Amino acid sequence: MSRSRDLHQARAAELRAQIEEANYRYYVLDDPRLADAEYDALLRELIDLEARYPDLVTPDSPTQRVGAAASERFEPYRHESPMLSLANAVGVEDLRAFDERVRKLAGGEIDYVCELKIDGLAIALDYRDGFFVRGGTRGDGIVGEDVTPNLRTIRSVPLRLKGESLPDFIEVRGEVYLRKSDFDELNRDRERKSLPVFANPRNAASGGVRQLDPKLTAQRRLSLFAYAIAPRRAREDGDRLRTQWESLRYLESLGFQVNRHIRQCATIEDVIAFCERWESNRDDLDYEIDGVVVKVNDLATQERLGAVARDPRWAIAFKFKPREARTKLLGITITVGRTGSLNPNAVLEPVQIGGVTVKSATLHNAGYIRSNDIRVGDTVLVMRAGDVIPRVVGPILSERRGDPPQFVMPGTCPVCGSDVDHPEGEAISRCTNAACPAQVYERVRHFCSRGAMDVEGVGEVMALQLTDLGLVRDIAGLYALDAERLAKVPRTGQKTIANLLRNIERSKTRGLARLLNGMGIRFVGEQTAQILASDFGSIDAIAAASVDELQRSDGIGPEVAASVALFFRQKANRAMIERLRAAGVEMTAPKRVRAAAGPLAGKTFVLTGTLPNLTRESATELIAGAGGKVTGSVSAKTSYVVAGDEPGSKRAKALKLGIAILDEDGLRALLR
Ligand code: 1X8
Repeated sequence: MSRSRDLHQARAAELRAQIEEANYRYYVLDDPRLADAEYDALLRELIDLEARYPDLVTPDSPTQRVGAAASERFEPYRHESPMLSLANAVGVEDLRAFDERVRKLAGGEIDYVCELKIDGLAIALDYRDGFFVRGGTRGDGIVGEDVTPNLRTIRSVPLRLKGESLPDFIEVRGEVYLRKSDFDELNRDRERKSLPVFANPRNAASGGVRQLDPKLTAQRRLSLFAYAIAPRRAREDGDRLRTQWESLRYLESLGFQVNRHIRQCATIEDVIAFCERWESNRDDLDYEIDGVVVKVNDLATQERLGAVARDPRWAIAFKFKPREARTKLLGITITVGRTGSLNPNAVLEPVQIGGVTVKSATLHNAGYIRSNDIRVGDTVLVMRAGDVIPRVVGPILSERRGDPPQFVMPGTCPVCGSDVDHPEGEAISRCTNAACPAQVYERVRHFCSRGAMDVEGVGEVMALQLTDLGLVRDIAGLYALDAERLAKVPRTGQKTIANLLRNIERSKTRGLARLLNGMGIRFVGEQTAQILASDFGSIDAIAAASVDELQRSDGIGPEVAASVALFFRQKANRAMIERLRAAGVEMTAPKRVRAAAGPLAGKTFVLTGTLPNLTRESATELIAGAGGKVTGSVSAKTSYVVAGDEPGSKRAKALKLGIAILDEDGLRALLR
């Protein structure tokens, strides 16, 4: 008896610690690491345990405040009519079954409306005589939290509705979310302040709405998409609105932001096509979506179909394949990047994410591991989005056992053994040996990559062989290769050798911009290389320029200028450039139009969003080719902002500064 009592007591203590930790993360740090369901499970287990063994209850047990948990800090918000949840369709078969059920119950053909399912926080907004009076979270669907002052800070929440003959009461529902661009900015800021970063925009948005101080909510830059009007017991707009489609149009006319990616579908096959298209294209948007909501268009039919329990029979959520999963962090390995950065990688217990087995993921850098308190042995949340390298989001602290040691970066390079430099206050550690084979390999690979000198045939494997065998010790070494040396590479025949030599020869005329990009100067990527090449015209002019002179170029800030100057001051780099010159590598800007001539001479452009036909790279090349410049951020010096689909904050900034905004056609007109 006493032994089992001890066990129960220990378990109760453990649960309390986990729940309090979760509360602290949620309410104080605003950085929840537990899904609601996980939190609920812990709480339920504790409640059960204490119910069975009442003498285990302690006055400070989190169970002593159950019931008040959600609304302790906020007043209750009672919904006009229940805010329903949605049944999930996990595949197209579920959609077909939904359609059959609907058509059987409603009789006849059905029109659907498809809307993107925004990954944010559901809220409701009350308007009386056109004025925003009150708003709340979804809560359990009947009662949520009254967060009116916080919702007032959201720019896309109209404080006053537009239009004539407004209803005397309307409850509008929608999703509060954070744009990915605003989320990235928020996390960069938190990283600078050594605060733990948010796992995803949803957590940041959800925490933002629940701030006690509305000033803090305002800082999160939240947005709202409105998508529904709560049905009223006695419908005032009853004779005006007949369909969901009309409701969306009506919301728009009232001044709400309604998502543009909506479609009316006459058949379930059209619905499926819409769902599949957005599952593949979700990364093109500047906000996270996790599915598509499919609704019966006709409101009278919706009412007739009704709901079972909390799920309406007239709507369903098509859920995209998940991109997050939890698994165990088995270890941390280090690779050395081309700038000598020591990059920590997670070794994971293999886990399926969106149909792919993930065994490793990036941990970014030592600072990221430290500020997110990630430790070997932890159960971690891993995210894999599109083609991006999977990343470890953070530990699930409730599953941590004991106190595993914190990760420490090695003091010497794992590849060459040289000293590692950990600059005070910086997140990244670097190997100090420029000739470190790991760095040489990464530099060669980057130099030969498509955006740089485009040497076909030198990919990962060939670059590794060339550097491992010592045939290439820096990028200039590529041009000293001949048939005899290449013959030392295993399984390389005459034909491969001839092709390689021809491709290396061809790369000599790629021009200054690609050469600069290929050299792997810190902070110099495609765009900056393009600017430097067209402003200075030759590598010698760049090498001779002072930090001040470099900074006179638009889009070259102090950090970039300092890095470029530092690079060209190094004797070893200058010697390498001479060897490239001797090999006949072109070191001047290609004979396209120089910055002084061309229709766009002297004009500075910023690209944002997705253009219908041009990629970012081809738009940059077109603009540079006409004498214009492309920079990364909008300032008073910007001449035009070219905005595509889902433009984000740059377009807003251009509007604020009164800078001309073009679409793709507008850009093409200028180029003519
Ligand atoms: C949730 C969501 C809905 C919509 C968009 N995003 C969501 N997260 C929409 O209807 N456009 S509807 C909904 C719900 O009913 N639970």
